[in-house]
Amino acid sequence: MKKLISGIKPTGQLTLGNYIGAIKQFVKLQNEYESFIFVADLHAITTPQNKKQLQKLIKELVALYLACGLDSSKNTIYLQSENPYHAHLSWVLNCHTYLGELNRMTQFKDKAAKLKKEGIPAGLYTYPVLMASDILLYDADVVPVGDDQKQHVEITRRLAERFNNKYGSTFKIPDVIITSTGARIKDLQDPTKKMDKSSVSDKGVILMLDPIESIKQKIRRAVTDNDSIIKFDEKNKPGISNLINIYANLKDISIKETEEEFKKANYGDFKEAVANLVTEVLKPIQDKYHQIINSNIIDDILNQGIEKALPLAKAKCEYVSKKIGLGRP
Ligand code: AQP
Repeated sequence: MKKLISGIKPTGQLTLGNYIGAIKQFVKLQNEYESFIFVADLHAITTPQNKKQLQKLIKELVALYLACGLDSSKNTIYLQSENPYHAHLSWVLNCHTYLGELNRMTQFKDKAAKLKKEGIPAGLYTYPVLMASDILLYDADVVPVGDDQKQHVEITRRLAERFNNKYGSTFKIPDVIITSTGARIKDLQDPTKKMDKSSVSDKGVILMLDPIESIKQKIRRAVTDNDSIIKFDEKNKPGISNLINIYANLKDISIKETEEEFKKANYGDFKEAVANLVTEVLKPIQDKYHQIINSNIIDDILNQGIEKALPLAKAKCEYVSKKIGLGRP
């Protein structure tokens, strides 16, 4: 069976963007791949985090994975920091990465711009190398992510190819999987910007655990345009295009089919339909989440996950070390 790997950072409450771009894909693909889904807490600390809050978010993220339908018998769900081999391989790959490559990473530029006053951690700069290690450590065939992570999977492929060329075949070259609709869900108040879990204001961000009525309000207040046609046109109608994307993705239909369904509707009717669909999807997830969050299952799942992930990662790192000449002769 082919392998899949992906993770999410516990840096805030998960958004509808995280669900559509990442978790929904994990759930859909879990029957086709042997899946490794981790909580990316080492990635989380590339930007300043509060210790108590981080602990809370780690637990919430596992509960949400399960509430969304990740089956622990089909997925190895684990905490990244409990597996020291991610950081080990990351160091090795750092020594094979060029500064010029990291300078081109757009996510680094965006995040660094927000941290100018506090200082920019080196870990933020080398984040893509840690991500490459997460992937290459398990010989993953595919990496399902949102559009914003595409560049990081590309550098992963480049690093794997470079390493293989230098030391002989060592790493599998992974493919990215990006959903056709909803690859980048936008902020409802500023539809030129990604819907982000660490946005300063959550007015345009649908949090997966938001109260149902608040989700509906946010969608009703979504910024649109002065036109009245429900047509996908990201350049001229970014707000409506974002809502079309959300609707099409959650209903598993195409953009064309969505336009057809609403060709006689006005913006108010369309927003109401989007609001109803989003809440229909999120309500059962929220109910399940509340059953899981206070149970012991979270620890059990993480224990089971790390037990499976650790030996695989160890074996791969030992293999890599041998290839380079690290360790005792
Ligand atoms: N708006 C989005 N649309 C589609 N996919 C998205 N993803 C995130 N936002 C959207 C995908 O979710 C996965 C996990 O993301 P992440 O934890 O690496 O980070 P983030 O949620 O994108 O948050 P940011 O912007 O990096 O801010 P912080 O660090 O503060 O939380 C990824 O597959 C991502 O593509």
